[in-house]
Amino acid sequence: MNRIVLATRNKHKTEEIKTILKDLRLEILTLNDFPDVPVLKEEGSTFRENSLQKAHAVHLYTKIPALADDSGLEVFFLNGRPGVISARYAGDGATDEENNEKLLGQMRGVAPRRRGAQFRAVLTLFGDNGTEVTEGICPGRLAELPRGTNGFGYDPIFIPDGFSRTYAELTAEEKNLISHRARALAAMRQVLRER
Ligand code: ITT
Repeated sequence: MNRIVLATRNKHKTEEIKTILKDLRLEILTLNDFPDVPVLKEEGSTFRENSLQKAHAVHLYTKIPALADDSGLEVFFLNGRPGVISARYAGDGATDEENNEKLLGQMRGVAPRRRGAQFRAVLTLFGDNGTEVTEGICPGRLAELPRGTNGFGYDPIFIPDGFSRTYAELTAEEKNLISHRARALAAMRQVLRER
């Protein structure tokens, strides 16, 4: 069976990606299978750059096709922030709660119609047969207060279009049908099939 390795240390991303791709005849390894892969600094200024860097580094090390996910939340009122620094918006090592609190603090008093935001995921598959990049966006808006306990990251404060619940109030199945990651994976699935 063909194999790929997920170039991520984020357990939630890993779980979502594995679930979404579970029907493919594909063995999906993780960095747990390669404990010595060095931790990468993410220094790019775009999701694309970071995604490529992660996939490239992990492929060089493991010699098998590597799939990276660089993702984040873009808030229009904040000119696209937190964007590429979503994971460390409230500082290096910040918790999800601290990031959410900082963001909601900046949005306090901002009217509902100006609370538009979108999640973006850029996936890169890097292997000997070349590099493929796919992207997925999920449009929505920011909640006033965190709600729900499912998922991770900014899930409790993001309401996807077409729903009144936050990502964290959706079941994993519901999120995996509409999320930015699911949309980027729908495009990548075709590439994985063809390979
Ligand atoms: P890897 O680089 O090891 O993959 P990471 O968590 O550092 O893990 P990123 O640099 O891509 O990954 O940062 C993504 C951040 O964006 C993540 O930590 C969350 O804060 C946020 N994020 C991305 N996808 C999300 C989702 O589906 N739900 C909630 N927050 C998400």
